[in-house]
Amino acid sequence: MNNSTFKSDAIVALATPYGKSAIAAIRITGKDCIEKVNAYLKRPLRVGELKTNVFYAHNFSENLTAVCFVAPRSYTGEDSVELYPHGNMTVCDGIVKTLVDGGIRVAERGEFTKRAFINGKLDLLQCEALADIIDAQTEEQLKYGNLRFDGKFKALEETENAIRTALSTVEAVLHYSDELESGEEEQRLSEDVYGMIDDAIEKLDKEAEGYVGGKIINDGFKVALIGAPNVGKSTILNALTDSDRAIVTPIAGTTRDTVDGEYVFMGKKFCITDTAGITKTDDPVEKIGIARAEKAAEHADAVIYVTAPDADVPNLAMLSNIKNIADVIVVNKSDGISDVGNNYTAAEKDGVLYISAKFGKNITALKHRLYDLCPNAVGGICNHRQYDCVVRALSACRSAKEESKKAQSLEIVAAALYDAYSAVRELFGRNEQADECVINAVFERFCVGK
Ligand SMILES: Nc1nc2c(ncn2[C@@H]2O[C@H](COP(=O)(O)OP(=O)(O)O)[C@@H](O)[C@H]2O)c(=O)[nH]1
Ligand SMILES: [Mg+2]
Repeated sequence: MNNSTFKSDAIVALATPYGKSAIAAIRITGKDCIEKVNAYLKRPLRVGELKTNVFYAHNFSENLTAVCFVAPRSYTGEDSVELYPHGNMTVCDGIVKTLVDGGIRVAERGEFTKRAFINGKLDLLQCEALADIIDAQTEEQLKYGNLRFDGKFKALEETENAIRTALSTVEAVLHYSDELESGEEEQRLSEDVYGMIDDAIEKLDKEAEGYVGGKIINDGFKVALIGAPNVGKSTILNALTDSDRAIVTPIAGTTRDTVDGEYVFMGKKFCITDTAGITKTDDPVEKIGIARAEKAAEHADAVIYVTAPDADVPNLAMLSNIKNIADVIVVNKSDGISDVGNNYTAAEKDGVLYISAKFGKNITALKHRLYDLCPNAVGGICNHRQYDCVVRALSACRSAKEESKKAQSLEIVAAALYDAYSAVRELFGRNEQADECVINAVFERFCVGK
């Protein structure tokens, strides 16, 4: 990150939601902010001591509690103040306005966390984890965010160290090759460097593999409901999401566009897409709907192919294609069956799951079946920025390995290792020339005040 564009001026923001509450929090950080806030307080702030105080705004005074922290021992790494007035927006607006008139700027989205990042309090992976923690809707997302925030996925840090050591060893050999005895050079390289490159490749490979699993935790497991018209796809969406999200009628072709719904099962988020029934049709709108259904099936993590005893299954090539990619085949409208609760194997016969969406039978079994389809492999990366860094680091490590086998030019090995090192540094946001747009995109996810 280029520090030349970094601002450290004092900023202020309401850190709690805008609205009525028992207590609100106003955060201030940056240059001389303690003195600037003190100018409006009855008693000067004492470091680390949460005390009652009085804030003299332009047109009123407010009894509140307040605390200050001194750089570098604060969230942002700068001098900071936190004010806890009543959660009344006339009060909060008045305090912010008074502070702005006193020379403190209103903060941008995520600016507090961005300062924590720039001041080395948090790395970029931690900032992203924090954004995921704040966005978390499920316990699984929360746990996963906390694991990443706490740096529990050690492989990434270990990879960074391994590549750094490999790179510095190669550079040392390049630099001192005249002084090394013949044979000594080769031995040193094979012992130190090759082993470390292999180790880095193994770890990065595992991380790349875990990407989809991590992404699914945060974004939800995407499931598409596919099948002929009238088999009850929309009814299944409603049953799974316990809602009336999709229109259900006995008329074939009711669902034309895709309809999305969500539910949480055993702490995990599922996103269901209901689609238009696939059939032979001349209706231009229905045709578009079918194209969308196929697209939804293509983009989903899993496809449920739905049929029914009364299904008018057209013998279409596309339908058999979809049947081939189906992860679960469901026979709906099996109204006479008994509900087997959690035990989806009891609801299955010949790999087909029997349910009745209308009467809520074997819906839990279907949920279990979908749960078991979720990937188990999860590592420390879960978004595209991170995946991109890992893939680049991996390919650079692989070419370093290839080049080292050829043993022609150590400079080429060093260059590949340098690329790998830069990509891993970028993952943590530690590289000097980081793309500012990429960095800003991370912080724009936060609310003002975080
Ligand atoms: N008997 C019975 N009828 C169902 C069941 N599921 C859906 N239906 C009915 O089948 C018709 C078509 O349902 P819908 O969900 O709109 O089907 P879609 O075209 O596949 O989305 C409606 O009249 C539903 O009430 C079921 O499990 N049992
Ligand atoms: Mg429908």
